[in-house]
Amino acid sequence: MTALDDDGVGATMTITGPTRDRVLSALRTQTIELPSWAFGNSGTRFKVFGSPGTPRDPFEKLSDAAQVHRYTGITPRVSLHIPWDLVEDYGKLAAHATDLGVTIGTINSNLFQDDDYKLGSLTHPDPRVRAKAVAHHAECVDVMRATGSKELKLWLPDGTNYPGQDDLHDRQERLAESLQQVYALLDDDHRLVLEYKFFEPAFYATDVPDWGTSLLHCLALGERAKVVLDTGHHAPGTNIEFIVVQLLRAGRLGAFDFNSRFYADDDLMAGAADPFQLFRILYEIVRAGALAPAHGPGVPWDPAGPGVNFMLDQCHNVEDKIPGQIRSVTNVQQATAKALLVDREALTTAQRAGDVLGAHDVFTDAFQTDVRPLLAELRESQGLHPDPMAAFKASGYVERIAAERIGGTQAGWGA
Ligand code: LRH
Ligand code: MN
Ligand code: MN
Repeated sequence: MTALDDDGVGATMTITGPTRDRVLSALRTQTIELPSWAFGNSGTRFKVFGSPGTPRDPFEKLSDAAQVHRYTGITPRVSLHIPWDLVEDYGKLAAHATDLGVTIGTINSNLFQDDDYKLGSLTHPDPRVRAKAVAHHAECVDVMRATGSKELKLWLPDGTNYPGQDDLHDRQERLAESLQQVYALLDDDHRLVLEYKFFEPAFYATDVPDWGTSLLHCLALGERAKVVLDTGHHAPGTNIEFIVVQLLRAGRLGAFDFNSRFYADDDLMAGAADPFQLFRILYEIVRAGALAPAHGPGVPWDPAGPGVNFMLDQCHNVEDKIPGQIRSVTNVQQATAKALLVDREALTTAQRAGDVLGAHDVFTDAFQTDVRPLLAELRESQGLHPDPMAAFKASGYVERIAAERIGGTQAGWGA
């Protein structure tokens, strides 16, 4: 499959025959879930720049998300954030999604925008505040029932800023107890996914700072509790693909929140900062046979099963939002295609022979292959335009919403 230069460095990789068929058929099964909040205006704490045509309500966020699915064909679900996506009738919202050809995906709770949560939510020293945080999840589970969502995602802002501020041990005990109460609210076909983040908004000690802490809590909860890996939630230099390997081995990788970071939790477009890292992550997914979708037509939903939900968690502060999502999706798709192209047999042979550079070459040859023609071919075979970005731009949708919608909302931060 790989042609080598005289110096042994891979020159070209031709994608033909059984390899081509295998890669195309794996790509056909891939789905990526979009965040509703990516479609609203967002910014930094310094400034939120508005953009024409920003959605005024969750219904319009879904309409925009459906455009991404229309042109990429692989984003059939949209995550909601409660209460950012508060509506009176969730059945109506779910029906609107169905009309648009998408469904409601994960329900995200929000434990970070209430004055009561200044010192924590599920870990708060005051049992009244903890009970309030648990009760918020009962509302979220109601939304899940009304929309058909199967996953409840928790991210906690909880932590302390100063040594001695609160008892680290007790906070873990309170967290375990609160999580058990939330877990008990779920139906049998629901699962809970617990996200970690190493710092922010707390700066001294975060209560769920890393995958190990999240995993320990999930293991204590039960088999329908899994870890969420947000790619932006790690210290610089962290080997994220190693974490992916460990969580897959434990059968506890529930979901990704894909995005890019340069400095902290930047929420930039997936694959923009470090496409090689995205490729390495997806290689481990492919290597473990974990690309098969957790959700989808003909895919039996198993809340305790190994299925991973591939989601985006992004904000588009300066770039256009729908194109920003399309670009992120195609970046993930390209990284996946490259991961599928790794010649596993040649890689294993080189690895077992101790051929360090040979193995590295096999790996990087796949990364350096231009998979865009293959993805264009895939889309055409599915009745889609080969270039989703160009097709979306030509559709006139942006001009239409800019004319129709006035007074769009921020990406949930107060919406
Ligand atoms: C926290 C986080 C989490 C939230 C989202 C808006 O930083 O990644 O997933 O729900 O951002
Ligand atoms: Mn996230
Ligand atoms: Mn984040």
